[in-house]
Order: sequence, then C-alpha cells, then structure tokens
Amino acid sequence: MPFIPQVPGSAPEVRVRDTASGELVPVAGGDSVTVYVCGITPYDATHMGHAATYVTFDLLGRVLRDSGHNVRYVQNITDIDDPLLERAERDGVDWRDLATREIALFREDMTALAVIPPDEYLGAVESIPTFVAPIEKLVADGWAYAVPAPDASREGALDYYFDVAKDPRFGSVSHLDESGMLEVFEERGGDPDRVGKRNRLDALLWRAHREGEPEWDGGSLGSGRPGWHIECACIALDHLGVPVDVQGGGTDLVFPHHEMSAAHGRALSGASSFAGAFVHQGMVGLDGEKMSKSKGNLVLVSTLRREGVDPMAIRLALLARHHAHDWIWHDDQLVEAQQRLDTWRKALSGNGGPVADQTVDDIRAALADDLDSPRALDAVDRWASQALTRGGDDPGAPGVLGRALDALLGVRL
Ligand code: 5CA
Ligand code: ZN
Repeated sequence: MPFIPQVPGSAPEVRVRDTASGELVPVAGGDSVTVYVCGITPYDATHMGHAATYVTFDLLGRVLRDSGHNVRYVQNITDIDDPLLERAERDGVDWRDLATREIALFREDMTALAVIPPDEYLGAVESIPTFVAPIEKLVADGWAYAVPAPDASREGALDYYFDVAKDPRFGSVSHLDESGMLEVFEERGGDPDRVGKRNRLDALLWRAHREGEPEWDGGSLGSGRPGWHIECACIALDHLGVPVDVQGGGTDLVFPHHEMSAAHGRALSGASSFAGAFVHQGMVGLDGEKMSKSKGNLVLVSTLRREGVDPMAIRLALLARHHAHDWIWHDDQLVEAQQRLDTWRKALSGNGGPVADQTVDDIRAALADDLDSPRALDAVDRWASQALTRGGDDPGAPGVLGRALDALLGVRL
C-alpha cells in the first residue's frame, strides 16, 4: 500500500453504473466495501486494455477511500487455463514459468502506473484445493451434473457442468437472450457443442484429467482441473463473501464469465445477487479491433516503459477516456497526455496559484459520478491554465492540488 495523502474537504457518495440493472447506483457497503476484480490470464504482457481496466478499478478504490470507506480489494490470476497452456506449448516453455514471468511483469507495470495493489492477489492454482468442496456441493444440491469424458486419461472419468436451466436468475447480469449468449459463448471459452451437456450454455466446473495436461486432486470429482467461472465465484466467496459490493472487469467478461460466476456464487451462497454492482470497463481497441492477446494487436505498457515513456503519461492517457465507453488507442493520445502532464507540472511548480478548493471539489464530484475521469482532468486543466496565465496568490494551492491528484487520480507529478 503506497502512502496516500489526505485531501482537505469532504467527498460525495460514489455512484457507479451497474451493468445488471443499467442504473447508476450508490456503492453500498458498511465500513468495508468489498471489491472483486477479475485479474489477468498471465500468458502475455499487459496491454492498454488491461491497464485501462485496472486503472479504472484503482480509481474506484481511491474515491471510496476518500469518501471514508475501508476498501477490501481482491483480484485473482487465472494461472491455469487453455490459452496459457496453448501459449506455453507454442513457445516450448513450462506453463508455470510463463505464468510466473508474466505475473511479475504485470505487477511491475501496475506499480509503474501507480495502481494500488489488491489486499489479496490470488492465483487459481494455489486456490484449487478450495474449489473442490464447493463443486461437490453444487453436484450434491442438484445444480451440477456429470458428463462422461471418454478422452480423459482414466477410464470412467467425468467432467462436471453447471446446469443453467436450474437457475431462474440466469441472464440477470447480461440480459442477453439465448441466441445472444450463444453468439459469444464459444469465443469466450465456452463449449456449446460438447456432447452430453443438457444445455449448450452449461458451463464447465471441473475437467477430468487429459493426457499432457496438469492435474490436481479433485476429491470425489476425480483428478483434473477447474473451470474458469467457478474460480472467481469461489475466491470471491471465500475471501470477501457474497454479495460483494462491486464485481469488476472488462465488458468482454459480462457474458459468459460474470453471468456464470454470479450464478455459481448465488447457488453456493443462497444470496439473491452476487454483487451490489457489476462495473465494466469498455474495450480498448487498436486499428478498429478489440486489443487482445489472442489477436496480437497490442500496445504494451512494458514496451512503452522500455522506450522511456513516463508511466504517468500512460496513466493520464487512460484517464482521458471514460471507462464506460469503448475507445481506440492512438499514439497521439500519449503525446497529448505527455503535454498535459508537462502543463500540470509547470503550473504546480509555482510558488502559489489560484485557490484550488473548487477544483478539488470538481474532481471529487466528477469521479463520484460513475468515475468520470475526463471531467476530472478538465477541472485540473482549467486550474492549470489559470495558474499559468493569471497566476494566483494562494501559496498553499499547488500543494493541495498536488495531493489531490496523487490521492484521487493516482497521478504523481
Ligand atoms: N483472467 C480473466 C478474468 S478472470 C481475464 O479475462 N484475463 S485477461 O487477461 O484476458 O484480461 C484481464 C482483464 O482485462 C479483464 O478484466 C478483461 O476484461 C480486461 N480486458 C481484456 N482486454 C481488454 C481490452 N481490450 N480493453 C479493456 N479491458 C480489457
Ligand atoms: Zn474472473
């Protein structure tokens, strides 16, 4: 946890757009607000899309703390999954070494971007023993069923699936109809054509061991490895409790991932909802397509850092876009962010400036309104422009604003 300066004045209640209800909702929570954000699958380096997602939830943590909440933030790492195994195989490296390397690089990138680390940062692999009993419980309670896996390494082995038809609230996160769900299910890790499933949308909970794949003890399930959605459901349940106040990730996770993990989490906990608010970061694209490791159209944080780009300029480039919208990355945005940073630095390095209280209020109001970071940056621009053109005689103003930029926006000048 880095040092976060105190900012004078008081903060308004934070509201976020909840994907499930479509409404702007206050972030509930008592003394502690619980936030679960879906972490990386560590088979390639952090690109601008990932960075946008983690900076967005970092912003959320900062404004919640500023408004007096204690934040409990958990993030997972999907350190066992098909894409990781496939990339390791392609590159002739051990999947564990690949994951270890990419996790280390991700953490360096996040530190450079001044992202406050989660309180708990949990790998799927280290958590596998905690997934087995919940999956067994889903089977025992009739939420899940077995499908014979004739290609498994042991005769009579079974895969286990979640029965979506058993869940009356299935669809309550994404509000997609069946055809809308089927359209993206396969592309996002689903197996609609698996023979023996009751419904094409049923999600894998446990995969029996196949030759050449890693395996773990699955108790009565047999040896194998977990499905993706159950990992996030169990980690959130174990480490935060369900409902969490906020479940976060990119919009590419709305369906199936957040729909399914919410369904698993409700089935396991008996809660009527998995999260008080589902908050999603829009997709960052490059050349007209979603930036993704599988497509390879990437602008990497680590590459920019190696080229000597100031990480605070990268952060400002990300903050210049509203998190709820999709946007396309252009190198010009980095040039603009660097200019903005230079201007702010110059304005804040004077011996005084215009009184900054209203600017701090404006930043807080913008961020409390569904993390409207572009509006917050505009407020700082206005102060900087005044400071540089007309000066100001409040000797404390640069200090107050500098601390607000650090604490609320994570921008250190
Ligand atoms: N490990 C899973 C979540 S449990 C996963 O989606 N990993 S990931 O590495 O593919 O993505 C990490 C995070 O970045 C996720 O929250 C995802 O929604 C987000 N993300 C991925 N691509 C983009 C993009 N192009 N723009 C914005 N966010 C993105
Ligand atoms: Zn997840």
